[in-house]
Amino acid sequence: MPKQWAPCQPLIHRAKPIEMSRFEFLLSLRAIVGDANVLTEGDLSGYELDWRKRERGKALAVVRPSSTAQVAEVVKTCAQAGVSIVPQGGNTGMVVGSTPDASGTQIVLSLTRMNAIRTLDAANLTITVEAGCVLQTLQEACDKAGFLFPLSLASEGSCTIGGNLGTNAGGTQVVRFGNTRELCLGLEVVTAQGEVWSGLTGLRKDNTGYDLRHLFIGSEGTLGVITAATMKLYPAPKSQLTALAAVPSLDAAVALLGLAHQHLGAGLTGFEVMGQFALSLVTKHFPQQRVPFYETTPYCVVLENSDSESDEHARGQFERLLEDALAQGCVSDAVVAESMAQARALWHIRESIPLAQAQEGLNIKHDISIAVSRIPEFVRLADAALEAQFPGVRLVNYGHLGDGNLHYNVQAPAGADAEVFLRDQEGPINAVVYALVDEFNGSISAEHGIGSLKREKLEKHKSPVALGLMRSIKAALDPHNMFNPGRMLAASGVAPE
Ligand code: FAD
Ligand code: 2HG
Ligand code: ZN
Repeated sequence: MPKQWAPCQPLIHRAKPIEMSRFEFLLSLRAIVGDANVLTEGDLSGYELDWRKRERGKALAVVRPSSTAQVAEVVKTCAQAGVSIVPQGGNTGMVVGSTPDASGTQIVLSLTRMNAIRTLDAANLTITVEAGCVLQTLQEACDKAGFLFPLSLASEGSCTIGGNLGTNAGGTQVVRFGNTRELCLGLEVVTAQGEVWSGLTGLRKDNTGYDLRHLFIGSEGTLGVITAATMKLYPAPKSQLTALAAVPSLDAAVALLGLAHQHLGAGLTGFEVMGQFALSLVTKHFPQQRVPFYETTPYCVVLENSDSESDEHARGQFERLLEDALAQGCVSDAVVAESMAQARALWHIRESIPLAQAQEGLNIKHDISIAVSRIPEFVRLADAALEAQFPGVRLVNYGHLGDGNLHYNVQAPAGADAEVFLRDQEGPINAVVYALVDEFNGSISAEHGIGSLKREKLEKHKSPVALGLMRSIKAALDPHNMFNPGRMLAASGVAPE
């Protein structure tokens, strides 16, 4: 057994591991969280393999604390031993950020046992919840209490609020409520020193210096471990109506978005676009789902109208919007759900696209954002360039058009070996798409984050000044690069792609 082992990979400084054997280290962890919550054997693939099956890592151990105090002790033990920590929630991330690398020297710190809802303050419109609480559990608890917690993702049955904060997740309600960042009023975080920062104030106004919560939100587990959060609540709407509209082009979809803003105002809570090929994958892999219009139109849009008055009011607004849109030619056909079940079925179509893509095989994802007004032009140019340079590629285009966020994904040509396609073509395809994103002043990651999948791309597409500031923050908060090393930020000096 080596005496000195598993040092964190340095970003700026090198960790100074103390002498501790693997056996002693695991013994210390077991003393903190209990034997049953330090996993080293058996099938750990749920913790070691990312959701997209892009990379399989190897954990030194999976550690499952049940309290903030336990997290703090685990962090201190890892700091002493020079072992790095990969915080993990539901492991539904898209960019290989929540699984360990292949070295077998990192622990996975799974927060899923910390899932309590601590308090709900109805007058303050806030809820304080532990990081491992599954998003859907949180939504349901809020609903039961008569409130809306508006974060909504297709992964909500397994992603956690800690992971949502770690990635600053977006989802389908951003057009009205913003990303997870906008929904968060305070955090509790365990720092690299094993201290607990208790910032669960629930205050809506607090200008006492740097707003620390914003450093941790979207930091993808690289700065500290989020153990709890105070989140905003909204009054539950009286009515929530969903419509599906066939649109003749992306230009028409953008025109429809403008009309929807005018007609519905703050009632517009969802505006999602879906390309024809994306929808055809849903019908192929989930034939039980009925997808209206898709065979005859290049794009469909799901719209949602949330209303604080009544169903009649919401329906009237929707009808006027759709009449206007039909008259202006930006909608060719539309259907408004008559019941909750129909509304769910329409949303289910949209939410099934990533699952249908996964069924179709490994694929290339581009989670990009661009000014809404320029999206049609971007897609025209990107489609043309990819179809010319990579004959047969299948473009799976859909996403949160209301936020200017497209999932401009690429599936291997029909019949091609997807693994070989990704190995040979992912780099060149990314280069084409991201060069255009730069030209359009867009972002190479709108909502999924960077993880290890886009780390080198960040070096290339973010300004050196911004990267320098990010490295300074990382060095200040996590000087020994213990938290999620190699994720988001490459070690300084690593040559960009
Ligand atoms: P994980 O995957 O476990 O972790 C994600 C990152 O956060 C990692 O870097 C991890 O280290 C860090 N992290 C996790 N917990 C903590 C913590 N307690 N403290 C500090 N860091 C932590 N994303 C969107 O933005 N919008 C979508 O619409 C969307 N739809 C999806 C649909 C499907 C079908 C799937 C599979 C994924 C989707 N995602 C979407 C991606 C994913 O669900 C989100 O990124 C989600 O926020 C991840 O939560 P998680 O608990 O699974 O986090
Ligand atoms: C969605 O909006 C998710 O469905 C997943 O962000 C996107 O799989 C994708 O590319
Ligand atoms: Zn998305």
